[in-house]
Amino acid sequence: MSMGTFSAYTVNQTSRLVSIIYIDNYGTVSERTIRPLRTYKGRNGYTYIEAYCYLRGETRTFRKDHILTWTGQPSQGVSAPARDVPAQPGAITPPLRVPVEKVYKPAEISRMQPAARKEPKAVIPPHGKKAPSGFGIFFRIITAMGFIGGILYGVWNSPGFELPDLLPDKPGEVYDPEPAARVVVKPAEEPAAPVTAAAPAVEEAAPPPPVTVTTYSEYRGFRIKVDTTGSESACTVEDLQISTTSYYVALRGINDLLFREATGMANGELENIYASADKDGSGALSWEEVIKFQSWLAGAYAYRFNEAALWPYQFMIQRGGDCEDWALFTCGLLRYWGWESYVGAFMPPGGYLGHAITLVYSQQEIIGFGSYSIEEHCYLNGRPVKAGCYIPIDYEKVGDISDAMEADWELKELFVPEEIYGRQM
Ligand SMILES: [Ca+2]
Ligand SMILES: [Ca+2]
Repeated sequence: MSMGTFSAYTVNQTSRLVSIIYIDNYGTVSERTIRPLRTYKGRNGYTYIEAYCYLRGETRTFRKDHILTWTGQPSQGVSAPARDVPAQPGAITPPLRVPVEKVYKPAEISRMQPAARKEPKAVIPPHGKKAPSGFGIFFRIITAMGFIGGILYGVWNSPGFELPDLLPDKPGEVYDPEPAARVVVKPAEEPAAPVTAAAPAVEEAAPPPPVTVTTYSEYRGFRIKVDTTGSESACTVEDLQISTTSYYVALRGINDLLFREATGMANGELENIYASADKDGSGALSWEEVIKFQSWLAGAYAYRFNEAALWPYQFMIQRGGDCEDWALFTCGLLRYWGWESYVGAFMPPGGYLGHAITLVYSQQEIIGFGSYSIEEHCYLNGRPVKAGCYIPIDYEKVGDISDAMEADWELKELFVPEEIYGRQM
């Protein structure tokens, strides 16, 4: 993936082995022997060192100010082979030892509970590949594009449904955190002031006193009271002590609160980004808005390898991450809007280097979207997984998977997003 977003680039001229003690973003301290390859300054202002890491057996990136100590002497146990390697600038040294590092835990799938087990149905895999695992999980791409197109065209062009094109098209542009449109509470069209009996004797008709109309609505389990007087509205969420003139702000307050409760994060900038995905200001997230959001995300944020599952605010600050970080950031969006989503970890048949994507739970298939179908409640690596459809979101692909994986890869684990924040993966 593109790494061309750095403002400065210098090649290390000596490329000698150094021993460092490093502390990562989560306070984990490790001692490593590295061979620096280059340094660069990130857009966040920090200096990074890309180096061959003998602990991990591959190239890693270290934030310079996270290096606690730095010595030119190799660590114990890492010595002789280094002399065999010419100190070419930028040369990548073969690993002295290659610890097998798995992106995910060993692919140990717990079997379904015997009572729930049944013979897998025959599934004809796409492109003649091996049939997917016998867990009733398979990927379906619905190809009836004419049908889909007709449905989507019909929805998108139905009266009153107009999707404003407000997301930036060019990569790198900043997402406008302001919602495009806001819900405006129209003055109630209730009868005006009760007409009192005609008073013919009155010479100058006094204006009728303002009438306040109170309406109630329900949003994600909270009751919103709207008092409308003439053209003025006052919205109150009684349980939350929210009082505002804007219905949208009331919804926003509820979404913020529920998101903070679910994730333990309270970051206004992150909430702005998630809230602004509701481009039509409807107070709800649509699939069309998810597609727009992922498209914007793919242009504005980068793939950046790291060793931890990033909290969404970290992903936002670093403007990118690797696969599970992307999945977690999208799960954050969906959590913000009350959708049920998970991070699915997939492995190729017989392989161990996997890929993680967002999976959105849906009781039914969605026309035009591929999905993984779990036909009965089952256990996956010890976790209960409920039956239903799981719609993939993989980078900018919504209802589809990217070329980072194949349709016959097996779902090994399904994570609740908040449970893996900060985990080494
Ligand atoms: Ca919307
Ligand atoms: Ca990560």
